[in-house]
Amino acid sequence: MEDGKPVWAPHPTDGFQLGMIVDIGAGALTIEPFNRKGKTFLASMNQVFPAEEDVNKHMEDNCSLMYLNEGTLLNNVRVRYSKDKIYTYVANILIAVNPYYDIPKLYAPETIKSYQGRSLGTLPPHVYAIADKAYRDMRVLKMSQSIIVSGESGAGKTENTKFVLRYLTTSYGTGQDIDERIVQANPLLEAFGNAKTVRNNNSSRFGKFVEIHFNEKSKVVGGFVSHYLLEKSRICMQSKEERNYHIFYRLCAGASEDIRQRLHLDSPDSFRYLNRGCTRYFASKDTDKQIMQNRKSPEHVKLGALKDPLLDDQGDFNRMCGAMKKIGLDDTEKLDLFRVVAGVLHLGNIDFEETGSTSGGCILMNQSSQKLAYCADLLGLDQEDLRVSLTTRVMLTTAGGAKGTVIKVPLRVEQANNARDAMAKAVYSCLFDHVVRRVNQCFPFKTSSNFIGVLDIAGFEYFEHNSFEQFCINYCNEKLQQFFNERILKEEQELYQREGLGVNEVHYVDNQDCIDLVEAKLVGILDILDEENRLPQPSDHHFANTIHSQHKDHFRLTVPRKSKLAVHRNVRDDEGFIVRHFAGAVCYETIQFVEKNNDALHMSLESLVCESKDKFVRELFENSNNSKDSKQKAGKLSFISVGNKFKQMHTEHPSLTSCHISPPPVFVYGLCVP
Ligand code: AOV
Ligand code: MG
Repeated sequence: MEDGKPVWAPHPTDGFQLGMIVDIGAGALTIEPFNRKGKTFLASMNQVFPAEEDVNKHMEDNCSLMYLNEGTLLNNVRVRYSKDKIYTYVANILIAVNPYYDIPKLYAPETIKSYQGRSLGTLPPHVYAIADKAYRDMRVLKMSQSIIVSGESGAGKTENTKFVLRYLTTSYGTGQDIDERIVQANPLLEAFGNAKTVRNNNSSRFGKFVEIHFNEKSKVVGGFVSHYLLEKSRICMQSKEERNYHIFYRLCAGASEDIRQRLHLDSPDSFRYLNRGCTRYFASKDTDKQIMQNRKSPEHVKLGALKDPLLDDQGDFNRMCGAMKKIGLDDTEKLDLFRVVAGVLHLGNIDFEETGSTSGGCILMNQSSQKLAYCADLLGLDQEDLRVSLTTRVMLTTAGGAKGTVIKVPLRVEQANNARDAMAKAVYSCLFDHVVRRVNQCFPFKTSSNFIGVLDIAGFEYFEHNSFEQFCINYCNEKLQQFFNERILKEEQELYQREGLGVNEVHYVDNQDCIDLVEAKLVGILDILDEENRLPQPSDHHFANTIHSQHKDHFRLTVPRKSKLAVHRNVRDDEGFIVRHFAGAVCYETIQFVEKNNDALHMSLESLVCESKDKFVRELFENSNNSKDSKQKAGKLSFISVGNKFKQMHTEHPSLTSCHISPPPVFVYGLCVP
């Protein structure tokens, strides 16, 4: 770097600013910013990078820049974004910046046509070019290919995934039903698995790997979707300004009059599972009474009813029904889905109160009998059995020598609330499994030569309050980042070395230590949490303390009180922990971690649903992997670990194990503009 040449120097809010070196000192450079002549500042040598001669010129591939550094790369993407060129390459990797509006013609049919059969780099960067490369590689190498879409929440992963699916089916389909079905499966999956969060109005709350299968002539023959665990806590509780899964609101807004009557639907405001997100953030210690009081607070009035002005629930309902029809779901199947959704809503409205007797226990509140009747009717259960199963717990006793006597233990109000919520979560997640299974039946294939898979997970996220869900999602993103590091940085560099190319080593931060912190046997956070769940009296405080004492000086783990950020300093050490992720530090509040980690359903509730008079409901549970797992494990464990299920999924899923993807996958990186 020389005096007088433009450089990228640090900026407190923008990251970088353009300036000029006016003096080179022993340890620091004196910089004069271009837009504030005369106002110099000092910056250390390693914070300042040479800028391109013309900072308004842009390149389609970051690698073609004269100077390769963080400043020039970011500036290139920024200049392109300002001209609506949202895609930029870094060699084979595609960077996509979310434009948050429809750029004219960017995804038009003629654009699709123009990318077919064209090599990467011959046309402007595009996700279509990536899809076509995957397709051509599949043909030439006769190997299945994968496209991995990564980026933080709201970056555009799901949208780009859909563009890839649309591109491949339009370009290389057979023009039959199957092509359209692969595309139309998405509205259905999103209705049941996406929700409004603070970061994204259509946030995926599950991960998916979509495979498009091709025959020996490289034409589309079918598809297959595998899914990662759905975020279950959302079914019963949402954070401030967030919503439950779209389907609930869409059904309330769009169902025809006779369906409304049959399912006893009302406005979302009248359902406990839907009316909590618009109020303030609730700590788990808030009682229902407090929550109801808060709903009447001025804040709630200000936020208004549950209708989100940015979402068109009624229109979306009609679009979803259209998609269901296109993929071949008939009215009976549609009604089956809606019936269970409504059943969950009514279940959520059941309230309990203390019996007042010395034996403890609780009973249904008066006005809840109707809700119980609705729920039992919609799910094909016996009302009385449901009432007993929600308010008591069946236990096997060995007392008095009478081995295996069944006794009914009355539940306290709080326990009954938990049982109700556990049942709602179990029913809804089995329903979601069913939706994915059903979707897969829509594009069956007998034989397939190869497939192109697209991975779309829930992106890295941090909110004002972060809980177990963010912890699981961010852990998953950490794994994906590691996969990227290994496949792109480590393996490529090893290849250069083997082939004797004198390429300078590229340094990157290995995040194995962060992954170990989460998943290591016994001492990892997930195992510590499981251990806590197994204690006679598990507590979130004790769990947080154990983490801190187990990992006192861990580089990746910090105590919230020491955090520089005021919001984190309000979290006590025994109420949270901060993890330094690859994408930034996140403070997790451990309240409810223990509860959310437990997926077990009381045996009596599970057998109740399994023996439903309703064939559809019965089969939901019979076919669900969850329930098979739980039956086997519940005996041994008394709890089923959500965290470890997550770990297993992300460690063993074929899309994330290198052996499955022989050629390196194509990466698409999404970026959000703040
Ligand atoms: P995500 O999948 O990365 O977040 P989405 O793909 O859902 O993010 O994108 C969020 C929103 O941004 C979409 O609903 C669109 O409104 C808009 N958007 C994204 N890409 C484009 C594009 N290319 N053109 C126009 N609008 C776009 V998450 O699922 O939250 O991690 O869990
Ligand atoms: Mg998404």
